[in-house]
Amino acid sequence: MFVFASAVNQFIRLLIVSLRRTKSIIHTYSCSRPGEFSLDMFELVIRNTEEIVTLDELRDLLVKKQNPRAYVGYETSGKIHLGHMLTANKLLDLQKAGFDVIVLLADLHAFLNEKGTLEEVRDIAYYNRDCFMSLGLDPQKTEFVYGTDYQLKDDYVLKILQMARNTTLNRARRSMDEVSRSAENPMVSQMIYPLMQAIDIADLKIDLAVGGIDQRKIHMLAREELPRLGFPAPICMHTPLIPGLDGQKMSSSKGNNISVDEPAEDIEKKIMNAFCPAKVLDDNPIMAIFKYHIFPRLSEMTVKRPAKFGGDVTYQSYEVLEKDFVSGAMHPQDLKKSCSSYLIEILTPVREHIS
Ligand code: STL
Repeated sequence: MFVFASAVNQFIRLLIVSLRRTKSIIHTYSCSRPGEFSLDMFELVIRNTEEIVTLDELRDLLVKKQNPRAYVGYETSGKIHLGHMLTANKLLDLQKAGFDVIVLLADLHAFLNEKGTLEEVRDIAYYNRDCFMSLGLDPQKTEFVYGTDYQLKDDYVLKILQMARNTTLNRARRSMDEVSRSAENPMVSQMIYPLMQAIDIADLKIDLAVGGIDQRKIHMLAREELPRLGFPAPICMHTPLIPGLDGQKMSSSKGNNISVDEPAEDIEKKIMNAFCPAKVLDDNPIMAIFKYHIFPRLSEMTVKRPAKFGGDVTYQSYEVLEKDFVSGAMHPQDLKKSCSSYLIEILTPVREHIS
């Protein structure tokens, strides 16, 4: 029996790996009834992720539950940028695959992380909501939740305190390594932050917690500690972190990012000046924008080139573009122009709505 089950598992794994290699654009969303989850749909759910903990649990969830609940929490922030948009893109995929999507505008977390007064972070949350909605989330199937609406209630606070009794200082601190502002000399508030994230997952009845890979230690803490308080362990899905426009880590102080409501001329300027060494994929923000922002939204895209440089090329998948870039058949300069015009097009609804 065990041998049979593991052979089936192995087969599904191979199928997924081969699907990942051969297909990146999914045009059909055939069905989402429990037990009838199509492979196209499964590919849509898992594409462009760095890690899923665990894939078996996710497969099980899709078979058993018709509309599972997925969430991303965002610390409310003055600018919503390409980094935030990466997890928002994943929410779009999940929504198309039948998930109910919850966006937590974590204003209280922003307050804990010294981003402003309670009033300021709440105001920013409303602005963030508008940005996320204009990225294409379905208003009927998206629930926006504000941290300060429930995280100050007695029962929430009691759960935090219960979890605090079970969690060592060391563990809470380590879970914040990747996200913390002041890793050297952390405040007590920083230790409460990951516990709140865990209790959010329980309170919002989340099946699938989505976040950047920098969230993984906090999510692992949640997986371990929630069952001790009688809540299910969430399935966790992590997206990669994409490099900033200079090829370095994204950072608001470095200005190496593009906000979703940035004027078209600024987007163009930033993209044309971005780090994009010929043939090199590592730390290449332009190729990352194609992979994580442009291709997931468009079924094909064209790089326009003068005839003397080979003429226009239309790509139906990121993989083919990547091959041409790595071989040197596609030059960074042509690529940047096309990257800029597609990104401007994708972000047009945000600019129009926000202005
Ligand atoms: C950051 C940087 C980052 C992610 C977050 C914060 C996430 C915040 C959050 C808050 C509450 C939740 C879930 C996530 O329930 O990359 O400063």
